[in-house]
Amino acid sequence: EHPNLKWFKDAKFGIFIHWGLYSKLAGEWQSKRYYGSGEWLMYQAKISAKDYGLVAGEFNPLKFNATEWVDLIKSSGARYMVVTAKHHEGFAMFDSKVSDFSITKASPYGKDVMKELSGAAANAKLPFGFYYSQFLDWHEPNGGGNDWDFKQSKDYHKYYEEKSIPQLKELLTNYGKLGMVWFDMPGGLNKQETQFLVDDLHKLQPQTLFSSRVGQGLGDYMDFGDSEMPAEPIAKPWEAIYTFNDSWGYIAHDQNFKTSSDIIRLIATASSKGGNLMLNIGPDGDGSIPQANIDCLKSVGRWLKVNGES
Ligand code: JFZ
Repeated sequence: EHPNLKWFKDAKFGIFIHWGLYSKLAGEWQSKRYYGSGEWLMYQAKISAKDYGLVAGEFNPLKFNATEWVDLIKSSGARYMVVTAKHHEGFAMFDSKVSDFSITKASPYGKDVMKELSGAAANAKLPFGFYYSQFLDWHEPNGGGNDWDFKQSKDYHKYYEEKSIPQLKELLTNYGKLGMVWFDMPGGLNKQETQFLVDDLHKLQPQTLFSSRVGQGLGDYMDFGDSEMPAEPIAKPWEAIYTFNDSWGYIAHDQNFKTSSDIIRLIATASSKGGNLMLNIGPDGDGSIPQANIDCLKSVGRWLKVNGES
């Protein structure tokens, strides 16, 4: 077992943040509304990489304030946070030397929001992690998943070597100490190659935990899928991930938010089974967190302050 698992096992409650170009699209493309997971809009509407790339030119989240986000997370009683550095859409929400499809090079906003968030979390002593889609990348001809633009056979190794691994190395090098890297949807690598990847990345930050979706059973902790809790207590450290409404990424027409008592019950259930609850927030394309989520998280925090363990 990883020596650094203790903080994770003790945490009980974390906040997940899905934020990217899909947040600006907000579940709608060409006047048609889509439901489900907002961050899958490009896939659902089969938007071409070229058209989707134009969204970056309009991404300008002027209301974003890293300290406010971190203060809110602290006040909710959560004890770690994980934010999407790059989702399946392929857009880097950080300053990347490896790809021009990034917030610093392709958007008018131009600032490295991951730098601001990691800095604010460090100031607040809040363990911080990145979500990174290491296999699915709909922007890249050799990335996994986009077969509506890129119909030729793919060289996944080329994608790993030229984008995925170099970007993971940037994230593990330029943003201070990371609590975890939340890998998602493995693919394209066998067990030996995955082991090599894990060892290679762990050299940069040996204490960083890797989620189970790094693949091939090589993660440091287990994560369960959307709205899933293990039926019985299990030995391995784990986390259950839940959406606030019915989507990870912001969808303007999905207001089906959980209440503070729903969330308190989920924290209690996860914790009674020995795991953590990581609850997701989907900020919008301006960088605002929905007010209903803010009110709810503050109320959860007040409850935990009285009834939670310290
Ligand atoms: C993945 C992503 O595709 C999705 O957009 C979101 O980021 C979510 C947190 O992770 O979706 C999954 C992947 C695997 C499972 C569930 C949702 N699973 O194994 O149950």
